[in-house]
Amino acid sequence: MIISRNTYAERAHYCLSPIAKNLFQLMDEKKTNLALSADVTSAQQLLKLADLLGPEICVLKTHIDIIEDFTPELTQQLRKLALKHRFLIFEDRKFADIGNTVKHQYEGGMYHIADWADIVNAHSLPGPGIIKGLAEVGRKKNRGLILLAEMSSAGHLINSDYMQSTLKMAEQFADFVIGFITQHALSKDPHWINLTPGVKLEDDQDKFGQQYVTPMKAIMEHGSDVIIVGRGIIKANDPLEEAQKYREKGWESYLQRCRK
Ligand code: S5P
Repeated sequence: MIISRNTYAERAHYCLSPIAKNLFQLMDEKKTNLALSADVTSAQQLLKLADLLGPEICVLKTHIDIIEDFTPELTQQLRKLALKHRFLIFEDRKFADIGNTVKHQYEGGMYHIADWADIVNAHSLPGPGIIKGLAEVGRKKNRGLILLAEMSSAGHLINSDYMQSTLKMAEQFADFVIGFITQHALSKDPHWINLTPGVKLEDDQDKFGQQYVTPMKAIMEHGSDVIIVGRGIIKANDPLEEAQKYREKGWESYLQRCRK
């Protein structure tokens, strides 16, 4: 079990990536380790959620390709909200191809992801070329990359060798890779940020095998730094009130971890 007792502010000093430093500082100053997974399908819903919940979160995670009425105006509006409320935008694109292809997917196409997303993620499966391809676009824009080290879904094919190899790959690009999507912290190195999806106030499952842990368990037992919450918040009757509950649980767990 790897659990960091250091504060986010302390860990910011160790970051080689400017965006990782920025995220740690933002969490420390805003006092939130909650990321919202804003998995909605209309531009208006996405902007409404970002504006309403922006004050509670450190990261807004998007799936831009599920938006049915996408226009570039949407991403401009999101950037304005990111500035207004001070959160980072993480496009959960899960790149998984050779370097040359992901470079185009990141930079161009319909979405021009690199122009508006502070952070993107990728599978390590294809090998280091995927990071090289993304870094060619992202480095000059001061963007950050998260590698998927472990998934939350039942029956995934990732084992501990895969996780360790993902960590080794990340170590070669520590100025660009900021951390991991993972259920468990992978390394004692303080600069890696561990972001954990599959979080709800109660342990639960969905009908597709999504597995949930509580904020307390993710942070105190599994060494997570950022809890990523989607349906737990966006399907609630009062998403703002619910986001505040997750924020409190997440922050309290982090403070307890630092005190221990
Ligand atoms: O292993 C993973 C990785 C990710 S990024 N498991 C996940 O669930 N995710 C994403 O987190 C998923 O794509 C979704 O956007 C979010 C979880 O949403 P929730 O509604 O289950 O909280």
